[in-house]
Amino acid sequence: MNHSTEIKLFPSILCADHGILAQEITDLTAAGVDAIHVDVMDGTFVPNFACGAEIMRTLKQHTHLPLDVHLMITNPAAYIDYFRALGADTISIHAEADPHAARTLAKIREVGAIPGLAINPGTSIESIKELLPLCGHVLAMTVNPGFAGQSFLPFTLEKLRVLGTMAAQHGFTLCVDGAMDPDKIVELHAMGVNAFVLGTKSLFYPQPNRPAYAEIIKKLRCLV
Ligand code: S6P
Ligand code: MG
Repeated sequence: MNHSTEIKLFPSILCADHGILAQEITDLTAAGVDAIHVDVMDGTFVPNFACGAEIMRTLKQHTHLPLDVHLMITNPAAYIDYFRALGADTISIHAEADPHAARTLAKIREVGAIPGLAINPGTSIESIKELLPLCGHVLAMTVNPGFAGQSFLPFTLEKLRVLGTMAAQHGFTLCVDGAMDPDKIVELHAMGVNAFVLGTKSLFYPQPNRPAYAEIIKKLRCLV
């Protein structure tokens, strides 16, 4: 497959140590990642709560990096202005959470952010294919959204292969979210995936034996 060899790496701030959040953000920025992935959860669309205005403000105070906001919330249309005002650069919504996703994607573009579509493992390409030309970013979930630290769902591979081809045609960034490890990054990059959310299996390894973020990021970039 003909695709760019460069990969984009987006650490999930959900997985950082929030007791030392400012330091974590500073270290991730110095490590040369491409953006910070922010998982927003409302306890309704997914069975968990995470990352609201306070985290967005702390991020803006401590990094110049783009903020890649993943809205795992019902009625995302009501919160586009809100997250843009907080500094979101990319805003991904779930079509499963929005009966008018095409309108919401257009709204995200209007407010000056990159429109993203997050796709649940159980959602088919057939059901969202009309939305893909409206996106600058596609966030393919390889775990069911709601929690970090889950296992990769192998049945998503076939969909990633198809999306990899479509990404080259439509020109959107294809980002994979969920249980990424170094082997998966190599495997999925060969299918046309060009961006990866980094979590517990690729960057935020348990302490105390974890190398510095900069060292891990350097090694990940050498993989492809
Ligand atoms: C999951 C969320 C993800 C996780 C990410 C990192 O609901 O959208 O962004 O934070 O998956 O964690 P892990 O451990 O799966 O790599
Ligand atoms: Mg996410």
